Amino acid sequence: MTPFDTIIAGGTIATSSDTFRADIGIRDGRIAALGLDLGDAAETIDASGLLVLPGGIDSHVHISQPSGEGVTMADDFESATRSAAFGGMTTLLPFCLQAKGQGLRDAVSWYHGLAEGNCYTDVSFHLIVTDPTPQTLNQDLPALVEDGYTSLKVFMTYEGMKLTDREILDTLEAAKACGALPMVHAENDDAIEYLRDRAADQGDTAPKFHASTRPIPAEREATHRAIALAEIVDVPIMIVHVSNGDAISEIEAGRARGSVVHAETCPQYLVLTADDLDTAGFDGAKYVCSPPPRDTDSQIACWSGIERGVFDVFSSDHCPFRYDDAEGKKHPQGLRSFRWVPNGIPGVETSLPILFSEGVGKGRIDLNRFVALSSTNHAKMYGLYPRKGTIAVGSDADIVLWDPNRSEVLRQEILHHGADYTPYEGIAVTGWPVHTMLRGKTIVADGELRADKGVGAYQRRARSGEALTV
Ligand code: DUC
Ligand code: ZN
Ligand code: ZN
Repeated sequence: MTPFDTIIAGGTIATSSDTFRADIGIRDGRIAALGLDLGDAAETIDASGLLVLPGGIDSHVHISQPSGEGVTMADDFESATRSAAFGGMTTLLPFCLQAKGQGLRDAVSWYHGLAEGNCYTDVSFHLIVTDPTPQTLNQDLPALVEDGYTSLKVFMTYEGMKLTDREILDTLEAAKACGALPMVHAENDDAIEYLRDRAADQGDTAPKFHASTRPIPAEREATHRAIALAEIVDVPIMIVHVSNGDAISEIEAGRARGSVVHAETCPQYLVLTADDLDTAGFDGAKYVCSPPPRDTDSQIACWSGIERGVFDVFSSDHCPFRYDDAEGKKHPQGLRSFRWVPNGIPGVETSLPILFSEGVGKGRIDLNRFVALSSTNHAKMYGLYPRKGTIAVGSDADIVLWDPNRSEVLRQEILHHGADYTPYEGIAVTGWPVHTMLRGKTIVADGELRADKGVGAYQRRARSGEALTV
């Protein structure tokens, strides 16, 4: 037997089900052995005192996504995946947006061009369907699903992106036919438009009105409707970025009726509130995202949902725009009214430290549930398991070493994204990713980047829940 390329020695391994002491032998980018006294390796990494976890998977990020006239996202594939690697992530699933009138294939080719050769983590794309023509639904989508693009998102809000209920039904039916997992952005667009018009009548233009014009009932109603539409078609769905207890109740009611409803929440719904948008001046724009952060009762409800297993996955919804930038939050139109402020916040690097510190550190979830929410369930949900999402013989050696005792204060100056601020500035966390490995290669260690861009590769996926051979 040839010696290992690398042995990770002396750490405590945790998967979504078990916590145990073992060393890891890595050969050719994969985990080749788990055990003690594994013998020789070209390199040994001392993990004593550290947790050894599967690399984080963030299945909800936006990178270089076209965002409207004069608006530019703060991260391209290089900066987003670099930031992710520092945050303990090894795989990202960004969204590939179909523009109206654009073929899905064209959108996918363009997006591959942006990612190719530029990534520090592995990546795989969800589709966003905005133009559900017969060509899109009956020709392009099935072919792309065959090629490993096995999930798609539909929007119930946003001019130029939202689908009618009939279009959603047709898209769900097409997804069912080819085995794609539909993800839904659930907010009632007419309700939001109505409230925005009332706000405009009253001259309410400050960022805080972003939150009050996208209230909980607008999300609750759309969540209910999305689940009902999926029931009518009889297809599983994923409700993304769930922000409050009413939406959680709709998800639980759907499940109680026997529907397969998956759910995701995000850090902004655990540690931010609408009060963060209500600051003097324009600062509140730093927190403009949709659905907006809510209130402390909603935070408690989302934690309860995490603790009770309502949520399958925890994602960042990283959607970064620079603050002090005319192509970002301070777009000239955005300065005039909240309704034009680019919608989204950065978070791919801070998401796991927040969940670890607030979740594991404060006794809300155990380490195994942390692994499930931050890695394993993403891999299972989106067709990457068991190649990704676990520590097992045969799996990719995507591994992150965590120092459970290291304390940090989240602040812009320690982060690596392309944004010029973090909405999580000043939050103290305990627990920090100190070493990130992708397919056996160290990407980040001791606070430094250790690999060249291009080390990350595109990952073709199986259908949701289908096992991939490792
Ligand atoms: N939806 C997302 O998923 N991300 C950012 C903005 C949005 O509306
Ligand atoms: Zn969304
Ligand atoms: Zn998003």
